[in-house]
Amino acid sequence: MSDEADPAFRRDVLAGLAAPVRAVPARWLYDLRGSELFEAITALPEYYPTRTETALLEAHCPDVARIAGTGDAVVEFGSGSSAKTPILLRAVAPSAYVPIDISGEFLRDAASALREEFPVLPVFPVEADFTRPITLPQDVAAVTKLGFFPGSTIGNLVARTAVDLLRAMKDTLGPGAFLLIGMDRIKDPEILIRAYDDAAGITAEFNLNLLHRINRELDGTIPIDAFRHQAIWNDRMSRIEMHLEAMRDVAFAVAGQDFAMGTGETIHTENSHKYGLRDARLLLRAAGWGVVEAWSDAEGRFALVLAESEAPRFAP
Ligand code: AVJ
Repeated sequence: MSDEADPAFRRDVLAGLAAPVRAVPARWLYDLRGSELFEAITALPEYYPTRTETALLEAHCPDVARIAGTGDAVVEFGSGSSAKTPILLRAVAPSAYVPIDISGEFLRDAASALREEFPVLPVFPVEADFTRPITLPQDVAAVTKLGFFPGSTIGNLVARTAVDLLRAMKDTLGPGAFLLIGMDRIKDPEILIRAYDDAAGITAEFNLNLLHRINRELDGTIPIDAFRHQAIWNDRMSRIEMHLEAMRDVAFAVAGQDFAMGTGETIHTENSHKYGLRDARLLLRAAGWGVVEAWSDAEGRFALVLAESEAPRFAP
């Protein structure tokens, strides 16, 4: 087996391919090539979320600063290497910036990218898995926190895990915290499907890259040309699903184990849940966050939601 093989990747792929409904966790889509392809997706004409959210941040970060106040510590969940972070930092003028990421490399990139534009802003990177509560650096103990979770990444999670994550964020950020989160809204399925099955085939390449990665890192013999990218709208679950569909009967091996799939069978590779504004409020409330304000674009495609940590209270 190749040296780069990650034991967790091996475990997830072998378990996922053997399951009655085949599925591989979406995070394995993002190797170096996958991350490059996702960057390319964000620039596609059909993929509205990135540009819509960026415009909402440009328009409403001053409102965020007005409501949440300035001088907080901004705590970003996930890599802050994107163009979105400076928009928030410029408006909020925080006393510190705390990027949290599981990858130390992403963190270093994010910190150095910001240093130029914000030379005097104290940056305290935290290398950690933010799905669990984290102890933030002592340096920001005394200030209120503004959590930042853009990109509608929350949509990757099913409701149960999404609530667990939002509750972990509440515990990490502490009393009086705010959370600014991007959520993609429910809309015409045609628009959604085009966003996840673009004409240039970049999303297809992004999805199929998982099979290349399995073959390369786990000694796989998957005949990749026998698979096609599929994006479907699951209305009952209110989500876009990405699958890899076998176009003929196939047999292959991964890490020494044999697998077979019949024509039309799929490997489920990603969920992207979409939320109405009421759904968004309920999801946040279930995790102890009260929505203070939500901003949307004129077409109602995307929502930028500001929530405040709720103190525990008696309820009838
Ligand atoms: C990075 C999870 C927000 O769900 O829209 C884009 C990933 N997948 N096209 C999304 C993705 C296919 C994206 N997120």
